Amino acid sequence: MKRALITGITGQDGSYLAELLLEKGYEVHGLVRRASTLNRGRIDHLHQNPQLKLHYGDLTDGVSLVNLIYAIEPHEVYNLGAQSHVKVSFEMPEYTASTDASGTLRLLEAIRAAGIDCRFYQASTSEMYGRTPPPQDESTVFYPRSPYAAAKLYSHWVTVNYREAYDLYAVSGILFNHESPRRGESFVTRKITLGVAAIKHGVTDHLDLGNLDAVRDWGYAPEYVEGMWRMLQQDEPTDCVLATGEGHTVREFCEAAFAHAGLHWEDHVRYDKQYERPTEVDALIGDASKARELLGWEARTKAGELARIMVDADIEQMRRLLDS
Ligand code: NDP
Ligand code: GDR
Repeated sequence: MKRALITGITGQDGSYLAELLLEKGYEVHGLVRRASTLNRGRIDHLHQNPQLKLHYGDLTDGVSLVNLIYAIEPHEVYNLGAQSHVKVSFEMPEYTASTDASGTLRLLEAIRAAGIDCRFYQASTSEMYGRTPPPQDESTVFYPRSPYAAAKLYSHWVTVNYREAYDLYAVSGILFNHESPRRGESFVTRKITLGVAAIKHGVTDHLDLGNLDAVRDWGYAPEYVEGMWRMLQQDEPTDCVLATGEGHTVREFCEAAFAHAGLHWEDHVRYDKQYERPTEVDALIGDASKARELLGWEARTKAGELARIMVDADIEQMRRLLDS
């Protein structure tokens, strides 16, 4: 039986990846952070599965990573753990670097020191392209625009370096934005769909947002974790972009989400400067041709359908909450 270790298992992607690997018959080990309240809402439904094993640890704690790699001897490691909020990275730059940059190095060193045959997936990001205009693919020049993106760029290159220096099967998936009903509440798509649900149920009548002109390539998270897995099943390790190839502004996402609930976004959305970033990434639109050819992977769900899926889920969830 194959053993996988997932850092970030309690996050959006980690929860979908855990489901996928359990379905495929893996023994799945997850790194979880100790918190004063349980933070496992996204994987609660997997709790009874005996093939799922959770361990306390932290990407900022190298000893915990070394101990886990030695104890588990995983065949595959998916490094999804991160301080993943771009705006927050301007407020917590050093912590972001420790988790999102040095954390990757700690994990790679633990794997190298253990001398095990283990494949490594790094959660790289379209944010690394930053100021370089679209379309972006594997050969596009990087120009990070936040402490988050700069930290992720370090991890991207150190993953390449460990592949070349130590012959490790280590790859980066350069993933464009991907969303779902499990998306964190402070990312813009989820903030919008939660806002739509709250307005629809009469809980509030407005939603405060920042820059509506930013263009993003939004896909559906469950499809992207399948791509991660495929990247670790190839004969040769290589980095791949996963994206839909479609770009939409935040304004267009708003329009689609509000319209699906029979609302007009302009009646409810207000501008709030506090959501602007010191340096913005204006436009990200990915070219995933390599993933299509090599992995047979293609994004099926595009932004319009994604907005509908997320609005329906949030309206239903809020209805149940209000009824209870
Ligand atoms: P989430 O923010 O939903 O999840 C992040 C996960 O990382 C959580 O499980 C969190 O734990 C964990 N984590 C945070 N800090 C640490 C730490 N110091 N040590 C160990 N674990 C930690 O992110 P997503 O699921 O959306 O993204 C997964 C990965 O992919 C991230 O690395 C992100 O940067 C990257 N990425 C995401 C994209 C997207 O559009 N979603 C696109 C491209 C890359 P806790 O629950 O305790 O907070
Ligand atoms: P992003 O996602 O920065 O692309 O990073 P986010 O949803 O936070 O922002 C997307 C765009 O929307 C604009 N925006 C707002 N953003 C937030 N969060 N809140 C607002 O109120 C708001 N108003 C406008 C932003 O300025 C931005 O232009 C995500 C994360 O998942 C990263 O971890 C990942 O690497 C990248 O996607 C790819």
